[in-house]
Amino acid sequence: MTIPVILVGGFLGAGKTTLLLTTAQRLAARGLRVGLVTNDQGENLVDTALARRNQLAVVEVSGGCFCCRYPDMVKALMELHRQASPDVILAEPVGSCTDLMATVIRPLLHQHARRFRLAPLTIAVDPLRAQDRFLPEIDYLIQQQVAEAEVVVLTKQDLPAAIEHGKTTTSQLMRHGDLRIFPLSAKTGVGIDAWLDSVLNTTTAADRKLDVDYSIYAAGEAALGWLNASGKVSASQPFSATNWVQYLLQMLDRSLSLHQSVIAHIKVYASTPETDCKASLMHAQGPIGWDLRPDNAYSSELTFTLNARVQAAPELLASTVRSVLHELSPHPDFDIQFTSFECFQPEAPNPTHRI
Ligand SMILES: Nc1nc2c(ncn2[C@@H]2O[C@H](COP(=O)(O)OP(=O)(O)O)[C@@H](O)[C@H]2O)c(=O)[nH]1
Ligand SMILES: [Mg+2]
Repeated sequence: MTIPVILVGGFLGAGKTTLLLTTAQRLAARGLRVGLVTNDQGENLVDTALARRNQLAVVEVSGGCFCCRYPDMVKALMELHRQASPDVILAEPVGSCTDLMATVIRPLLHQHARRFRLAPLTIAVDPLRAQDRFLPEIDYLIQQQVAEAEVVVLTKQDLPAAIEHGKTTTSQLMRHGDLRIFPLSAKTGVGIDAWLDSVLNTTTAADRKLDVDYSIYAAGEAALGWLNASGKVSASQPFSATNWVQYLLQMLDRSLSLHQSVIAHIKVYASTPETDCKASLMHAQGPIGWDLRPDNAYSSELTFTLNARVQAAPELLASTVRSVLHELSPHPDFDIQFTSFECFQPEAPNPTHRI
């Protein structure tokens, strides 16, 4: 029996993980077993931590996008199949990746059509993203992502500003011709079943042919500083983990805007012995998006994972994050120990297959 695979791409912070986790719950409520493949340029991923917390069978492809790590992605699909025998597989390519039809979907169809049935390619679009002033090469990457979509989900349609901007985005998208558009909110659940039923019951035409200029695409990826850090914070007194996460995001926002660094997505996952918090920032001075916000998260220690993707040189991003963390949790009342800290710019994409 072939397993449906639903691939949801789209730029950083568009709402892919939130949508896929809500979708997984919907599918589980229909009595279906679900597996998720996450993906990133680095390791120690907030998305994977969140998915595992939701008791979802999840396999991570790290160290590069699905197209450059195609054999790892196939291995991940097989591993999920073996471990969890899912009825449906959801997969989230890293938000800086495009040309998925040529590098992931068509190769999978050629090689594994008997095992996997690929749904139409869905691209998540956050209508509020249009306000951000990225470099032209990053905008190019975002345009390519949308150009190969067979289905677009217009995300965050519970936020009045996203609903308002969604109207303009929809009329722009309609110019792409053969495209199905689903406005939805992963927070309220509105619109999810309509999209899910549509992609679950159809198959990709796999016929989009993008003429991607890989030198501009590579420049767009390289313009993003990519930071993954994790560690432990201990204090002499109990402190609020939710406040710590909130101040961390606000202080990073302030410091990065002083350097004209445009935020693509910063996410933090923090765990105390009792509970977990998770929040994201997608835009300068933007509201914090809370995914886990417990009321009573006081503890004298927490562990954290921080993933930041920002239009900034890696050295600047790394020094900003280090100084904000030390300012937020100063000696001698606090102690920070990093268990990992990496900051880099993604390498030029070099897909395993391109057909
Ligand atoms: N209000 C609202 N926020 C959302 C929705 N979907 C995602 N978000 C927030 O947007 C942020 C980024 O979402 P995420 O799913 O991590 O984006 P990804 O990078 O595309 O996977 C998170 O903090 C979410 O809480 C939505 O439907 N409504
Ligand atoms: Mg994600």
